Amino acid sequence: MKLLIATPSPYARKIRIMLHEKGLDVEEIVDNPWTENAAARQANPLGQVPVLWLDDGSVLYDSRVIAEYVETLNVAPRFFPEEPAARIAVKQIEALADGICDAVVLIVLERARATELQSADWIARQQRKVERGTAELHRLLTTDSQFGNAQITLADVAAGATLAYLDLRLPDFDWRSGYPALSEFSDRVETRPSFCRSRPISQTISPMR
Ligand SMILES: N[C@@H](CCC(=O)N[C@@H](CS)C(=O)NCC(=O)O)C(=O)O
Repeated sequence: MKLLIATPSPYARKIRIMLHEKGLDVEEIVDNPWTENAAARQANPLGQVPVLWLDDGSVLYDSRVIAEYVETLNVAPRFFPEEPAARIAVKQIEALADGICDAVVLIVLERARATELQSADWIARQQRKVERGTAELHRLLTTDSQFGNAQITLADVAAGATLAYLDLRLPDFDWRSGYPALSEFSDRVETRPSFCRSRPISQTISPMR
């Protein structure tokens, strides 16, 4: 297997963390999906990372699909609980965390446009999603049994990747002061070797190419 990633991508980071935690040795190929020759455009009709190439030549894209596939390999630790309600709760947290990242990406893209083309209303709309989403992550962390426990799940991975992505892309959003429990959670998961080796690194975004 080979995994196509971008160094800042929180979606790719979920898969990188899962694979490392499971001890699966998969070659990572670094791409920048915002460049004209991006490998992501060849591998995925949506032009996005992550992409997982399987050994039989088939291709999987979208981090949630790839995460499901990696889990089918039956290698410990398991990232989805088997009990249906718990599994749905984990997937709900993953969707929330990914949705926050989607809004952050839209803010970054808008800010990368020429100043006169930027819409302050659009940025504010996305910012509100980020703020509401982060508040909900905090509520779940302090109430939900599927998040922030000793046994790591995909909810922890997705939330951790999202919080680090906020620090990278929206440094002015001071979520740590408002949500100290979330801040402590982020600091804790970031000490895991799988998180340390996949810390997000910025890439240039050129949305019009
Ligand atoms: N829903 C997708 C989102 C992936 C995504 O948005 N990836 C970004 C990088 S962080 C990307 O490749 N963007 C390039 C583009 O949309 O053209 C997933 O979970 O894999």
